Amino acid sequence: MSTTDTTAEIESHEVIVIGAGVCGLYALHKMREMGLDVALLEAGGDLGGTWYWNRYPGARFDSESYSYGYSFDQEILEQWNWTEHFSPQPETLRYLNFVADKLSLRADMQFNARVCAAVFDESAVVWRLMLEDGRELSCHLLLTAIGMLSAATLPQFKGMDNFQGESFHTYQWPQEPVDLAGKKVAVIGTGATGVQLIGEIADKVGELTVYQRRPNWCAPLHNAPIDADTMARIKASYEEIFALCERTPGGFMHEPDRRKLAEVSEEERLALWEELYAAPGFGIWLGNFRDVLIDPEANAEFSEFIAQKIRQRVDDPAVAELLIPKDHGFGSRRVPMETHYYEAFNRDNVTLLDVNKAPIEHITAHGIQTADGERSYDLIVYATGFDAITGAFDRMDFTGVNGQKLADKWRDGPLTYLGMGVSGFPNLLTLAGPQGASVSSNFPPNIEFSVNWAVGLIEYFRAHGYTRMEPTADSEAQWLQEVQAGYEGSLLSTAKSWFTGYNSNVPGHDKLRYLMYLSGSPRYRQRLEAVAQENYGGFSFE
Ligand code: NA7
Repeated sequence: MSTTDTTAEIESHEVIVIGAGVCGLYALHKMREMGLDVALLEAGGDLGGTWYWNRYPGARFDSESYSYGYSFDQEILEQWNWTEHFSPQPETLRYLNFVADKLSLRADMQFNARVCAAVFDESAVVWRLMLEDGRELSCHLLLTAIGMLSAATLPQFKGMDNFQGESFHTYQWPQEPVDLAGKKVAVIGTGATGVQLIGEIADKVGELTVYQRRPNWCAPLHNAPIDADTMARIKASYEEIFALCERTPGGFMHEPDRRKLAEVSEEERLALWEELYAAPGFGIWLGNFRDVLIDPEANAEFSEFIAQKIRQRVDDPAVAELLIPKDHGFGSRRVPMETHYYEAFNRDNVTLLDVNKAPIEHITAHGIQTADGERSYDLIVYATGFDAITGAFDRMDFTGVNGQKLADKWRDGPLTYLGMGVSGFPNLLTLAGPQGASVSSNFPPNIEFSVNWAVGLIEYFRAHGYTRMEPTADSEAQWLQEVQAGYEGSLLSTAKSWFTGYNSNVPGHDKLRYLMYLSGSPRYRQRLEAVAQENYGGFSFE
């Protein structure tokens, strides 16, 4: 039930959740469970968030499906059957719809409801939301679940609008089927998205040209179907699966090997590496010897092991060298998980171009002009990534106390307390937001934790009759130090990628920004639980 703000006759709620992805759906469910008057606003035409938008061929989990599903509802766990170990996008979207239907969430969701601006009205102690369709809504508590990779970024090439064929960013892949058969296709970008897409479409298009700026260290996903018996076994072991995710640093089903490289013989080392290379999922990144992501020498040794794998799999040695990263070690950027990616470059219809040698000059009416000539295409796909983690906030125009803009406050990087709130922006909870642990881990397990924690905070707030809460500036400054400490000693902080806040297509995003809590989900949870036990110390309440 919504109320009406009598002065302006605007729709008003106790709580508004923005975003109908994995986080927003669970947040909506919990707010309803608390008996609050809540509405959810979603920019897309339906629910699903990341899994609604990313419809490009090959889009799928790199997390084991059964570790990505929600853990909170026994009936959902019992009734839902995953059909692949790493679920493809259409199945994941069906799953989220199944969950929403089971929990009857749709009634409180509004679609095609893009929030453009959110202004905190200090006298009324409400957030006023301006929507793209001209509507205004207000709420007492604002919960953002706006995604960490939801602000897609296109490159800034001249002539992009003049291209007469089809072109789009992978995030905006059309809902209707795209006919690829016999088509001349260009893909720009070789991050996790480009790698999934290229591996999937290489044998379905006429010709494929890949424009690569920097290669990534990719590893085989080894996806496989799940038969009925296996699914029954998975269902019987959900408890262990979730317990495992709870104790690993990244919330995945992969635990680091506690040994250091120097502690094992050459033979043992190779045996583990071969085993990891042949095993499904992120084990190769997260289940490796514990110094591989910390010690540059150990990392260099492992990187060379992977380089040899690439050389073995790619027929043309010059192409193989082009696919081997030279500017960063394995795992210091997000490791794209691949299916037939390297083999794609052995096909006669696939060409790899190095844009460092022949930079893209502009997009023409028929194709792409580089320093060494023009190539024509039917379709250009921009797999060029996202203004990660803070982009969705920057695009929404938040105004807090005294007219302060969140985008200004965060110009050099986000400032938050626990990744959950921002000083100067009262009654705003940034669920799964910057500097939290969800953004640096298997998303759903930490989402459930963060939303449950927010529920505790809201209960405390309401039980004490408070009307306004926000983190103190001091607690925010201390949290920044804690977040920064997580970057120390990790090779992750040495590489330029969306993990570290770089995006060549966004002005100003050319330096390290502290976007994530990197000290591990278990520590993050302990830290937040301690804050809850101390009556939410670090927040000020009125
Ligand atoms: P990423 O990982 O940011 O990759 C974007 C890719 O696009 C990357 O290869 C970039 O090269 C390339 N890129 C970006 N702009 C340009 C321009 N202007 N010219 C040439 N190449 C460009 O995004 P993804 O979508 O692949 O993955 C994001 C996450 O989504 C992923 O980690 C998963 O967690 C889900 P660069 O490396 O910057 O040289």
